[in-house]
Amino acid sequence: MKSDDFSAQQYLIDIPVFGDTRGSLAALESPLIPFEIQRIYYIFGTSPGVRRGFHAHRRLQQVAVCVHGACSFLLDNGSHQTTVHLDKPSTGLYLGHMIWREMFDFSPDCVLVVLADSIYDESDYIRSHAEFLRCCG
Ligand code: T46
Repeated sequence: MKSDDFSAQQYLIDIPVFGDTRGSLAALESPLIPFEIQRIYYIFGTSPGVRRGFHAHRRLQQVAVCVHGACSFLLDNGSHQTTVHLDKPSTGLYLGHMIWREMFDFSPDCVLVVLADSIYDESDYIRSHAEFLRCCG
């Protein structure tokens, strides 16, 4: 499925932060997160210079939040590409299905939290870029 509406397949979400003299609190809930959350995982302790991802999902929707440190995403829907830099806990990145993603430029202190609309299912992954492009075409 090739979509011309790249902006609906991936976009940034402003997460409200409640701050006072005690510090800050941010909440991730409906309808800010546009799906029912079935799984949460986090990536941390990445080795210097690594690149992760290199896949798309057939159905999965996710929201990624860099709650500490920073990292970048390369996103590709088969016809459009963009790079997104995440460096604050008040910004979420919505990732729809059929978006090729690569994550890179992880700061040593990066903690990337990801909310997903489904439990882990390896059969949902497209890990070959050639197959991804065939599915998009
Ligand atoms: C994504 C990007 C942003 C599990 O057992 N359960 C899980 O929920 C996940 C996410 C992974 N795993 C296992 C599968 C692999 O043996 O953990 C290992 C590392 O997973 P992977 O190589 O897929 O990690 P990344 O960083 O390349 O991709 C991850 C997510 O898998 C993916 O859905 O969109 O982060």
